[in-house]
Amino acid sequence: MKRQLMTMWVAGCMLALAACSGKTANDTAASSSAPAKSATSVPGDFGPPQGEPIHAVLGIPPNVPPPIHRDHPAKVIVDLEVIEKEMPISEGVTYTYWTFGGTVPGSFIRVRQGDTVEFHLKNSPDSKMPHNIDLHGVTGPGGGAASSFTAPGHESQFTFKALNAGIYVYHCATAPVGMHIANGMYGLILIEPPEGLPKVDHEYYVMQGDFYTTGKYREKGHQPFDMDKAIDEHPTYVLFNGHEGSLTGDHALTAKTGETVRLFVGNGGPNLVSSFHVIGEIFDKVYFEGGTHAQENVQTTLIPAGGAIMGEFHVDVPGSYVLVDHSIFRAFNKGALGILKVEGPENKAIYSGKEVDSVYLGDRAGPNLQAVAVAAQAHASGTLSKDEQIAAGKELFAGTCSVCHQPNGEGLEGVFPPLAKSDFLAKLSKDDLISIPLHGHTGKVTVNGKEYDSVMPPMGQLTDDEVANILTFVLNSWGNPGGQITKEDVAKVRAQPAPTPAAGH
Ligand code: HEC
Ligand SMILES: [Cu+2]
Repeated sequence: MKRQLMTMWVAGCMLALAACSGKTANDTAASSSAPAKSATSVPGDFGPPQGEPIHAVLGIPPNVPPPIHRDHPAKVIVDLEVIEKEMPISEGVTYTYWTFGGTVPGSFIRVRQGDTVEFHLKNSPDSKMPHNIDLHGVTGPGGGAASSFTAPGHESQFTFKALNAGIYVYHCATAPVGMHIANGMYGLILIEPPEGLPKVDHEYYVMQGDFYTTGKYREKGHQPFDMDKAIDEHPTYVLFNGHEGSLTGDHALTAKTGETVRLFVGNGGPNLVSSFHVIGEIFDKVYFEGGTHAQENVQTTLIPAGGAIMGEFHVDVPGSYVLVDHSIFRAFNKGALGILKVEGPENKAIYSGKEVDSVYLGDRAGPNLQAVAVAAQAHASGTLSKDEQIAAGKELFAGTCSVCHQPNGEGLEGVFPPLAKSDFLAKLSKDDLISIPLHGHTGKVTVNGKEYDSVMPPMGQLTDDEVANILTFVLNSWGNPGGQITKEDVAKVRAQPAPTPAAGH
């Protein structure tokens, strides 16, 4: 009902613009004597705040603060601190993030339409940069940015009335704006309609962002921000919740069969728009662009940079549902991938059942790529043992080679040759073996008495230590002859010219 009233009001406003010019004027005389929900001259303004001020409970991603059950507008105090800090962006890769509240995305803010929000923005004394905040849910110049410029060690305060219900992005708007956003300075604020949102079993907070590092994807070590790549809109990473793996393995979102899930999904950008999709699910409802109307039965929804959606679905069948940006190279080659793990009994009438993990995810399905992380650390400190190489190689094999050669190394007859007990592999020199992942392989090969005449594409994206670890794993698995390949061995072969197919492998 209220929404209809509002819609009518907005329509009336458009017809008679002049009558609406005093948008921030508050008819306090009328509202103080009238009941809480009486209409005032401004839509979404349900009168002055009532009761004691409330301190907002903030949600740490992927968690959302609890629903608001109030039936009146209140004064809500939001305390948010900007913290600049180094965190892993991927395994063995660190990045200096600028954050709202210590996380990327920033703390989730939840208020009720009509609330008066007293916003306190602190900037940690350890910060090097000034910051501010532009909340898209604010009616007022700069969305608060003009009033919230805050130097390191300082605090700013401004107050706004949350007039419009919806899910809104907030972000830093200090120059250079693009850089502040690229470093992780964005989050979501939910302005609940007075009647609240329909009850669901789970609410989760997910936000996409694109990141620009001087090194390439998964290149180890500390990676500084790359302004040129950002200007060219060539992200190194496209991520959900700021870090590769923040929604996979032990950090996957969870639900049980028969439950309902609401995702608040934002896109901080700074550059890319998201084609957000949950593999294996259909949204019952998407409040596209974060607005009031829902589209039903949606597969993929577009989330603009600086925009958000609210998506609802129910889960019937157990298994892993994969959150992706369906600009799909971003998912599998830049990190834009998360998992909703659903547990419960099978429902064969709806789906026959078979795990999607290994098919779609490869190494990303594993528990946080732990072995790779260990290897990366060991590599950095120069203490990589053969066993650590094998453990890391196993995870990498699952993500890179197993799609063709199969997780058990048996291959697929007539299509992909086996690596398990491969007599061909056993006879290769070290250099020729290393050359296969680096340069690929074409032409006839006979493996264990069967002929293959196909093409293996080069895997040039793998780093020297990744190739070394994969091959050491392969050599020490499935009855193969054993041995060890070091990253120096790989570097040597990479420096040589690629062999021609006629070279006779
Ligand atoms: C896209 C599919 C595909 C992927 C991914 C792939 N290979 Fe291959 N691989 C092939 C094909 C096809 C051949 C045979 C090529 C030919 O006929 O010349 C082959 C051949 C080989 C051989 C020699 C033949 C044998 O069975 O011993 C080795 C060793 C090998 N691959 C290792 C790897 C490793 C290690 C990886 C991961 C870094 C990998 N491959 C990823 C398709 C693939
Ligand atoms: Cu900033």
